[in-house]
Parts: sequence; structure tokens; C-alpha cells
Amino acid sequence: MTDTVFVLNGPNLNLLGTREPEIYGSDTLADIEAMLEEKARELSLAIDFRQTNHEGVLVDWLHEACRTGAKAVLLNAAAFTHTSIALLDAIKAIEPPVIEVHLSDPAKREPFRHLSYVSMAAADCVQGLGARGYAVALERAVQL
Ligand code: CA2
Repeated sequence: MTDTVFVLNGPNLNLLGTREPEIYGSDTLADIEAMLEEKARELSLAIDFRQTNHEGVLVDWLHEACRTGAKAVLLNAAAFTHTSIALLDAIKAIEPPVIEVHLSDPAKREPFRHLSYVSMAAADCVQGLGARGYAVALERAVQL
């Protein structure tokens, strides 16, 4: 059976391509999904690509990834990266490895973005590569 990788996107990422292109690029989230579908085909993987503005929904989806036997999770938790102990606990609680993804490089931005709760439990992190970072993260998921 084809391995599935969950690709979970957090708050405000539904607005990609509409504002702040100098930070996040001009691709929309739908563009990123289409590009990643193509990459997944090359790697003989399936992806389940989702976005929510709600922290608890991300927690539920992490649990679902585990329950359904997902091979890995790519997680751009957006602002919840810097605030959410609930996400940290969920990442620790599940079996599939979580690869943290950020379009920008939070370490080069405001100090409040320098702390990542997600990093405390993630298997790997890809940041600062824009939309291409999702494809790089999917390649890393295969290697894990
Ligand atoms: O660089 C990333 O991918 C971030 O996860 C994006 C988050 C930010 O809070 C993190 O520090 C780094 C913000 C996503 C907001 O996306 C927008 C897109 C277009 C317009 C406004 C916000």
C-alpha cells in the first residue's frame, strides 16, 4: 500500500499569496499543494494536505496521522510554533516522525519567533527555503 504523509498547515497560511510576498513568497497554499502532489508522485508517496486556523484541530490531525498509520507528518504550525505546548505534547505522543517546515527563517526574524516548541520534538526542520522547503521536507521524510 502507498505510504501517506500528512502535510499540516496552521493559522493564516490560507492567506498565502495575498500579502507579505517579500516574506512568504507569491505562491498560494493551493500552488504549494499542487507542487507537493507532483513531488509525492515522483517519490511514490501519497500526501494528505490540510490547513486550519485552530490549534485543537492541528492536535486532532496529529493524532489522526498516528491512528491511520501515516509514514510522517510535515508540520508548518505557523504562529502556534512559538506558543503551543499542546502541539509539543501531541508531537511527542505520536509515532510518525514530524518534520517542521517554515517558509521564512524564523531565526532571522523578530525575537518572539526564535522559540519553537515544535522543534523540541520534531525529527527535523526545514526553514527559509520558501515553498521549495515543503518538497525538501518530503524528501527527508522518505529518508527517515
Ligand atoms: O515562515 C513560516 O512558514 C511561518 O511558519 C509563517 C507564520 C509565522 O507566524 C511563523 O513565525 C513562520 C505566519 C503565517 C502567516 O501567513 C500569512 C500569509 C500571508 C499573509 C499574512 C500571513
